[in-house]
Amino acid sequence: MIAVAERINGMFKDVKKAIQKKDAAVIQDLARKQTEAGAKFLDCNVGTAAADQQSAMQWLVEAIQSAVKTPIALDSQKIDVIKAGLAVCKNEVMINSCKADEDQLDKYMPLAVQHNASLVALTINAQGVPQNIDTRVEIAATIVSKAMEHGLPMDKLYIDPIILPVNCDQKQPDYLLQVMRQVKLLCDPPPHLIVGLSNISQGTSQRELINRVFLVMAMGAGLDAAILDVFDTEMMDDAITSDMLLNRMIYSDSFLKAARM
Ligand code: THG
Repeated sequence: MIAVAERINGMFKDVKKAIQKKDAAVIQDLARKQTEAGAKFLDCNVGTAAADQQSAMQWLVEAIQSAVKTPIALDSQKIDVIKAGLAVCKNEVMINSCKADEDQLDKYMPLAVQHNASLVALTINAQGVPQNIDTRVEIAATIVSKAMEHGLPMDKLYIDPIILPVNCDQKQPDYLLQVMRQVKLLCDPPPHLIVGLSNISQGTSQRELINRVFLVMAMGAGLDAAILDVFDTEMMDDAITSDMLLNRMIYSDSFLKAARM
């Protein structure tokens, strides 16, 4: 599983404060610790901490890069904030995210190709987040055909079917599993699938348990990446064990230790 670490996000109070005070040490510490915990990308989202999101994004990226070489996932809904981040990123990078309207895809896909970046595309269009299975799969098919048109290879494309909190609509987690299985059949090789895992448990009383169980179920349905809490060591071990059981890594008696390195 490709772990995208969620913690460098202005949604969290310590990060918000660090952005406002330009306290790079807080960000560097999170960048190092999340990398040690197994992050393959560090999600980087300025949230609502700053009036000037473009310069805040550049400051965050530079703070991270002064500590680690781990690839960054630039997380913003605004293309100008993404572009500001891309301008200072030195290493491999992921663009997180774009919506699936054709005019949006026609802007983000060439940008991803130009920067050799991975692109997260949400199954959202002008009508909003579809609540059913078929519309999500149809939107995923549009994303895939647009990627082919723009020359974005499938191993750089991450489709996000969008998790909603389970306590809002209990049908959604099962719908998402069905969407994931169908998206993996759209083409060969298929695109990656990603979710913002912690969203599923927002407002619930059993956050870690719900996150962990859904992660394992989703990996069984084809999920290959997740934005998640890499400090949840039990969940990271669940992800490694799922990779082993899905034959994505070789079994040995020390498989956990081998994968944690
Ligand atoms: N898809 C994509 N990108 C995303 C998301 C997604 N980026 C943002 C988000 N969703 C993923 N990241 C988080 C980070 C934190 C939480 C949820 C998702 C979270 N935070 C605590 C909460 O809301 O209760 C905040 C706790 C605190 O303030 O200390 O759950 O879906 N592509």
